[in-house]
Amino acid sequence: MLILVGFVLAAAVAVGAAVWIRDDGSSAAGEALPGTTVEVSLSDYAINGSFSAVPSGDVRLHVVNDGATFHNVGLRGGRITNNLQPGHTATLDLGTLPPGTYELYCDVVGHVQLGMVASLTVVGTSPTTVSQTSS
Ligand SMILES: [Cu+2]
Repeated sequence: MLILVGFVLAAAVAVGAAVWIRDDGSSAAGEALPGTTVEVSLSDYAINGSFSAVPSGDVRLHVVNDGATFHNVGLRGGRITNNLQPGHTATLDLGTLPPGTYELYCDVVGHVQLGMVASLTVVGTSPTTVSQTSS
């Protein structure tokens, strides 16, 4: 009888542990992915967001088109979203970015000239000397 009680107790603990693991796993899945997600708002005609000190590593853009016409946004020389209609959103994975200065732009014809360009600065753990001047 004592053995049976012990077995039941062990089984209960095992079930409890399994539930705990499952809860932990689903919780992790619901949280943000590793790295940095930068919120980007597109307007007519600007790319808005906090781009001045993005931590190096995995970077992705969560983009919403708050403009009245379609736009896209991409990393110069890298990936770019599809055209987004007004009100539409997209997530663009930029991959792993080392420290440096990158350019975000909208490649709809004429939009860079209208102002749809932004500087994205990725900062790392190693100290860097910032000597550039902003235009
Ligand atoms: Cu645009």
